[in-house]
Amino acid sequence: MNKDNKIPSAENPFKLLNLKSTGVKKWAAGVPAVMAAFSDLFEEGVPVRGTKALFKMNQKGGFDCPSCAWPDPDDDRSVVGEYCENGAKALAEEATTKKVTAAFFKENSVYDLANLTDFEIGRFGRLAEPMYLPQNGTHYQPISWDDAFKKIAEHLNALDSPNEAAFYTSGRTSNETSFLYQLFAKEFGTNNMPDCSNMCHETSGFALLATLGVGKGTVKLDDFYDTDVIVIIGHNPGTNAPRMMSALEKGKRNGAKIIAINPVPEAGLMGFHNPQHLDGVVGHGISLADLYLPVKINGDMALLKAIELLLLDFEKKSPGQVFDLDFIAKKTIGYDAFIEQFNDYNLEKLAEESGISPADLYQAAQMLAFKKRIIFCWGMGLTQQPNGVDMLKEIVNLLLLKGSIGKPGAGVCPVRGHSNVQGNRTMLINEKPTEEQLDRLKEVFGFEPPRQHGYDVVRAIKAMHAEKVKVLFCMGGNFLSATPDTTYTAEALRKLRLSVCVSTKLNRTHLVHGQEALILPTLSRSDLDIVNGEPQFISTENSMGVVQSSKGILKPVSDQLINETQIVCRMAMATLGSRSVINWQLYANNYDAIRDIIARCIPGFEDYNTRVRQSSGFYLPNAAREGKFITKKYIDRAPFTLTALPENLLAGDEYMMATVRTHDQFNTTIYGLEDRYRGIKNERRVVMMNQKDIDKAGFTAGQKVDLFNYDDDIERIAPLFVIVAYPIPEKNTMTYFPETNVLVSINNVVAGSNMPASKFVKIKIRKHNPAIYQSVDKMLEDAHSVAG
Ligand SMILES: Nc1nc2c(c(=O)[nH]1)N[C@H]1C(S)=C(S)[C@@H](COP(=O)(O)OP(=O)(O)OC[C@H]3O[C@@H](n4cnc5c(=O)[nH]c(N)nc54)[C@H](O)[C@@H]3O)O[C@H]1N2
Ligand SMILES: Nc1nc2c(c(=O)[nH]1)N[C@H]1C(S)=C(S)[C@@H](COP(=O)(O)OP(=O)(O)OC[C@H]3O[C@@H](n4cnc5c(=O)[nH]c(N)nc54)[C@H](O)[C@@H]3O)O[C@H]1N2
Ligand SMILES: [Mo]
Repeated sequence: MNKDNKIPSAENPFKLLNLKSTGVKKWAAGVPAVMAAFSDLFEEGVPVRGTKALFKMNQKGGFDCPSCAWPDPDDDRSVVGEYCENGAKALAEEATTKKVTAAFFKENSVYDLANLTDFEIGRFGRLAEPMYLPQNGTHYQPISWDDAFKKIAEHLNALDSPNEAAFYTSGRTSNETSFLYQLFAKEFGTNNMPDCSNMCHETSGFALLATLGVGKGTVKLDDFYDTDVIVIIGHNPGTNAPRMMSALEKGKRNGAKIIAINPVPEAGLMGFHNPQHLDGVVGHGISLADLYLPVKINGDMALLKAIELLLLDFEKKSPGQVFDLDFIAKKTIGYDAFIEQFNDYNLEKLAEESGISPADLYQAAQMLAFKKRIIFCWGMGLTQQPNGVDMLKEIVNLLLLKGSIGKPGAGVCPVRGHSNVQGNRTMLINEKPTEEQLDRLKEVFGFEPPRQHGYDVVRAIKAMHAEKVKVLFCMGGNFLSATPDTTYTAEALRKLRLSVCVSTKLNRTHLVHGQEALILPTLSRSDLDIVNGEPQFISTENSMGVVQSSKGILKPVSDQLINETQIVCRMAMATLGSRSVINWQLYANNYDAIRDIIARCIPGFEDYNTRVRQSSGFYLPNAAREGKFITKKYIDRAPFTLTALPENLLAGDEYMMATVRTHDQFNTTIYGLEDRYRGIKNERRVVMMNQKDIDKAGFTAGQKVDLFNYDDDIERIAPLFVIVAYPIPEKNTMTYFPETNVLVSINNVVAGSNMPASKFVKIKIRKHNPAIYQSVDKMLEDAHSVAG
């Protein structure tokens, strides 16, 4: 709250634009994508700067695309550039020469900025200088870097315990920064390191570590080119990993079949016009899914069990031809108990629960039955489900039956989100570090790291709300808009003594802040990073465990930007002073020195500095990929897991809602207002519904409605949405995040991984009532009065 008693809005304004709905597309990319990519650069006014950078993106010796974590081909890279439309948009977003300076903040109060949409907030350009918001302040004001670090140090050192601070990371942070950042948090004395993985692929790591002994995917890009079947479940590659489309295309041309499992027929699952091939731009492209299964939201467990049941049936008829009995005997444990459970299941019931007909389930099972090389790819459609961990373990069960892990052309492929989210984890950004990892740090650096596990995202929010965490430091990201239960989370943030965001662009977390707040601007992936007169490179790890260098080329928009490693080192020196046993000064100016120390602390990084300079980088060791499954419980055996079938009961007037991304956003950064492949234009406040549900409820497409959630007996309201008729299973709905995060209870989490279950939100939909704003005000008031 500022001194006028006005509270900056934690949400996008409740206003509608002018929806145009043109119907679902059947293929992704092609000419419109190329046009869109370049038009974004022009819109940002940076055609020459941007195009030059575009050609360096994902090239050897160039920089890693800041958008997604899909790997680059090991050898032949496209001469046109290894980028996609959405990578180009991410670049346009960074490469803009527009700046947000002290003068801008002087003119615009925090309150006024918060009344803009996320799309508008993002248009102002790159953050150009460090800014400070004093207690009760209405406007951010400039602060020197030294004073900013002094402020942080004062606050951190005034805490009763280091565990009253939390250090968040979003997935763009380089390996070098990540390592130093976690090292600082540990030397300061806490494992409170919530990160975006806690909302993204924590579920994958959790399930895979327990079953395969490696919390990451097991396939390489080459595996896609020579495989029998690729299953894509709960993922939208056309929008969220467009370069994956080229791999699917190549696999398909080499004879692979594709099964797509998704409540909605996403264009990128159906067909692909490759914009980087001439025939993709002007020709016919290629159809992708050989079988599309429109599963109900969270019907995937029933679907997987149905396929397993059918495979078991086939195996009984052709013993030894469907299951890999040799692999099962040598490499797994728990087969008999696993098979026994199928006595309790029947196909009709599973078909009904999944929403897929027995005939289609039969076809899916047949496509898998006599094939040995199967790849399963997945995204947030599974990881953000309450039983996501179990569903991923069920995928592992299926692959174990087929002996389809740890051999070429087969395995698991969780498609990571942020471009270095996997690297952050490898660099020990984790609220639950292992004893071995901590022992190693102790041995190398000579301080005693904290052993007590820290807070993940959901626990950190609750701890802030309970005033157990008083300082939040964010290395990138947009904490407020990425997290669930917006009203509750905003309250939690407002109770902080200090919130600090290291950012490239303005976002809502800067506007919904602690009693004092700092914005620290930094270089982005495409920016030239000069240290001691020399251009530097950083390194990242992609979705397939390849570590590569990345060197920006664009002149930074302001000479006040410093890189993230310097931010960490200067914060560490200001905070720890002579308490520290680490030579932060050395690391502040020397990436090679950081990599040398990483090489000593983290297995797989031996000789880091030499190998990272190889043009294609290097693969990290991955025992599961080699067919060795070393879990906590078993030596070289992967366990079959017994999982439960969820009971998904909805009341008569309830619907299930999944929150997803549009084609024109990168998480909370909104590039534009067109969800092109879904044919939804110029509106984000939409709720996609089945026409039959629309009719049954007496609504019409285009009608204004309000959305409600009642978890924990609290009324959560998202006012003013428009209905779009959409091919989605009955009783299922889809909306865009972050607009509907307000409906996701902080307690609606994935069992085991504790991630918000943002694809499984029970809602009610009512005709829009203009008086609803009074209820919204009341909802906010209640929250504030609870906050005290
Ligand atoms: N352009 C762009 N690229 C991105 C991002 C971005 O925002 N924009 N974000 C990045 C990040 S951090 C991530 S994690 C990834 C996310 O990439 P995705 O995992 O593709 O993310 P979502 O858009 O959340 O969509 C998930 C898909 O799951 C489906 N789905 C929903 N519920 C269910 C279900 O119950 N079962 C099944 N089988 N499917 C379901 C939805 O229809 C949707 O197609 O993308 C990364 N890349
Ligand atoms: N309801 C719902 N909620 C979700 C999801 C969902 O599907 N549904 N998805 C979840 C997922 S998968 C994820 S990964 C999270 C994402 O959560 P976050 O990672 O926290 O969010 P982003 O939107 O990626 O962060 C954008 C901000 O990062 C900053 N930034 C960009 N590049 C850099 C950089 O190079 N350095 C620094 N320091 N800052 C930079 C910019 O200031 C920008 O405003 O959201 C989660 N939230
Ligand atoms: Mo993500």
